[in-house]
Amino acid sequence: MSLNITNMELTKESQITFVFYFHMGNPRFTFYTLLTFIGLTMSLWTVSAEGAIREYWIAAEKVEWNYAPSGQNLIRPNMGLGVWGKALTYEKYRYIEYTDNTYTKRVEQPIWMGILGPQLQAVEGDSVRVHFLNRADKPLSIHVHGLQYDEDNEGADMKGSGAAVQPGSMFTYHWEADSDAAPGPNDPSSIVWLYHSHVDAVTEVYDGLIGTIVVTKKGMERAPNDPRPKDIDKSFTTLFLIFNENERKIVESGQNEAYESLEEAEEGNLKHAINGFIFGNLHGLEVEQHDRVRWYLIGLGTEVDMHTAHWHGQTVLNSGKRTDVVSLLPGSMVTVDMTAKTLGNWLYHCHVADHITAGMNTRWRVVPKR
Ligand SMILES: [Cu+2]
Repeated sequence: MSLNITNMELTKESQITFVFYFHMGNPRFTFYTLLTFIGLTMSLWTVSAEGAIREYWIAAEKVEWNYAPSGQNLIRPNMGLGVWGKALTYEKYRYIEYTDNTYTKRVEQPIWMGILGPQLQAVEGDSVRVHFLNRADKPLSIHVHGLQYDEDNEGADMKGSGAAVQPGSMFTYHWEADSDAAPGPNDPSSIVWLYHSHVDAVTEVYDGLIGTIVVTKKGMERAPNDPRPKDIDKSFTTLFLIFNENERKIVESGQNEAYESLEEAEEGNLKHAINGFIFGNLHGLEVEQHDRVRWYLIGLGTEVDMHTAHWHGQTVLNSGKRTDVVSLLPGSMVTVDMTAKTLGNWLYHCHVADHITAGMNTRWRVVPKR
């Protein structure tokens, strides 16, 4: 992350310009160019003072993903994992964040993020630069929702230089978190946007190439180098998506049992997951009592992906309206707030009957203030 790099870079450029004109020898010309230089510097300062540049280094990589590492149904142990437990580990892809352009040191993610790519952060007015390295075996991209970009930085639609980054290649995406990307009048102090690969978007979302970016309203950031909103204590991001693994390679391991029929295979390969985990295998959704908690909710998938995220133990405020169930359709991005009042280990699940049976559930926990 670097602040005001733009200003430094442009000032250097302007200094070169200044030296060039100084040597022209004509005093009047030099005077006017000096004025121009001052004016230019002032205007560049204004531009750069509007926002910071947030830089991220992200690689797409092939991984093996296990939807239930415990091998158990942790919500209703007696019911087991059903047909969804016959195959648990698949060859997938993920966005992995690194600390710098050496792409050697990973940025640690909290366990509740599961399969999600890094959560990027920006403040209204910031520029975002994502240095994307494709370490996988097919062309991939990053297409962001909500932020401003030109065609080269759209990361989609087979046009522009960022539409399909070849294996082994890099591309730096430039996105602007301007006021159209920032919270609106009825939004909380920050909102969530999706990003995902968009060469073959359907396949690549199911691959696992999904992440989010949070944009905080100008003035609501915690500090210049901490773009997270200052009016909340904790936030979580949860993706409700039935991963269709019917086209994908199952990784051979002790967990796999043979499907008994094509029908069973087709159902068993539909992983009704929250952040890529099923039957309570998503952990770490823990807050302290009285914490102000923000939930960023994402829906993706196809016509079976009508999800209703439901919290036990606490209600949320959704655009000024009180509820404890939030509806999500494919492509939905919703931000809701709660103050966690009641201690407990609470269910958090999709309320669609068929999805409950298939394991789209986990728990969130409220523990005493430490
Ligand atoms: Cu659902």
